[in-house]
Parts: sequence; C-alpha cells; structure tokens
Amino acid sequence: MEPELVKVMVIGASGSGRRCLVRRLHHDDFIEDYDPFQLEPGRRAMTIDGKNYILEIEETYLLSVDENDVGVQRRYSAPVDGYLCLFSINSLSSFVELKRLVSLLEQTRGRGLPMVIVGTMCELPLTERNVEDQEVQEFALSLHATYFEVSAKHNINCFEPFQGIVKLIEKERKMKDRAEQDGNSEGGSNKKCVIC
Ligand SMILES: Nc1nc2c(ncn2[C@@H]2O[C@H](COP(=O)(O)OP(=O)(O)OP(=O)(O)O)[C@@H](O)[C@H]2O)c(=O)[nH]1
Ligand SMILES: [Mg+2]
Repeated sequence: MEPELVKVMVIGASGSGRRCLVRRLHHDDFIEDYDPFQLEPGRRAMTIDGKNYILEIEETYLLSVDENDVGVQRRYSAPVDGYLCLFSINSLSSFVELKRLVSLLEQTRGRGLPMVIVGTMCELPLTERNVEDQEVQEFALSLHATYFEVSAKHNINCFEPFQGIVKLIEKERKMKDRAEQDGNSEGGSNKKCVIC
C-alpha cells in the first residue's frame, strides 16, 4: 500500500531545540555548532503500527514578530496536519512563548488541532529546570495533547513525539472518515424516504 503523507510543523521559540530534535530524527546525531545555512531534509519515511507514512516536517519559529505580516499569517494557516510544540525545560520564557504561539495558531486555524507538547533538553539537572511540571501538564491537558520530555543531546525519547503526532493524526483521520461514512449512509436513507 502507498505510504500516507502526514504534514507536521515543529514550532517553538528561538533556541527551544527545534533544529536539534529534527536533526536527531533524520541523522541520529547531535551537533552543537551546526551550520545554520545547512537545511535538513524535509521528508522521512516511518512505519507506525504496521502502516507506512511519509512525514513532511517543517520546523519554524512561526515568525511571531509581526502577526499582521501576510507571510506570517500564511504560515499560521498552512495546511498542516499536526504540530510538535517545543519549549526547553530550562527556559520559562520559551514556555510562555510557546503558549502564545499556540494561542495564535488556534485563533487562525481553530481549536482541536492535533498537537504534541515537547519539553526539550530533559537531560539537564533538576537545578536547571525552570518550568513547573504541573503547569506543563495543565497546558497539555487543555489542548488534549500528549506531553513528552526529550533530549536531542543524549538521544532520549526523540522518536516518540513524532510517533505520537502521527498516531493522533491517524486517529483524527479515522474519526473524520467514520463521520463522513455515517453522514453518507444517513443521507442515503433520507433519500430513500423521500423517494418512498
Ligand atoms: N543541553 C542540551 N542542549 C540542547 C539540546 N538540544 C538543543 N540544544 C542546544 O540548544 C541550542 C538551540 O538548539 P536548536 O536546535 O538550534 O534550537 P532552534 O529552536 O532551532 O533555535 P533557532 O534556530 O536559533 O531559533 C543549541 O545550542 C543546541 O546545541 C539538548 O537536548 N540538550
Ligand atoms: Mg533553528
């Protein structure tokens, strides 16, 4: 069977670890000082629960500087299937910024978008944690999102958020298909009644 295309956007404040996480997925390495002009491949094949997917991954800050900019608005409204929403566990400002980005995204695309929340740099010691776990859990719950902690540096849990978002998207697609089928069959029986 043909693999299914899934479009995922990795969002988060500057320095939240987007690039390193995506790089870990593609190359399984960690480069401290990478070339900022080197682009990561956009696509990656993945098999989840026996089904083949092609993940199209874009990582962006979503350029939140000017929300009225047409180019920025276009990015917010891009037809993406799901979002990986990053903050780094040692930066409260990255968490605050993530909340703002998600809120802007919801204003543009509506609520209920498939999202996974990702706390990066989780190998850092407890003393460097600056974001309350409970706050993150509450945020994730409010979005019906799963929460993962990852470390691209120590290669902890880096595959799981991607797997998680694909599973969420798959679930959403199945629900839509079922709703459409139900709609069609209801439509069919109504039609029958009209004819009768
Ligand atoms: N300790 C630690 N540092 C990390 C980890 N992941 C990324 N970093 C570092 O955090 C910094 C930002 O990581 P990037 O992946 O470049 O973050 P980004 O979100 O793409 O940032 P910008 O492109 O600058 O907006 C870099 O110095 C990385 O080396 C991690 O898992 N642990
Ligand atoms: Mg980057």
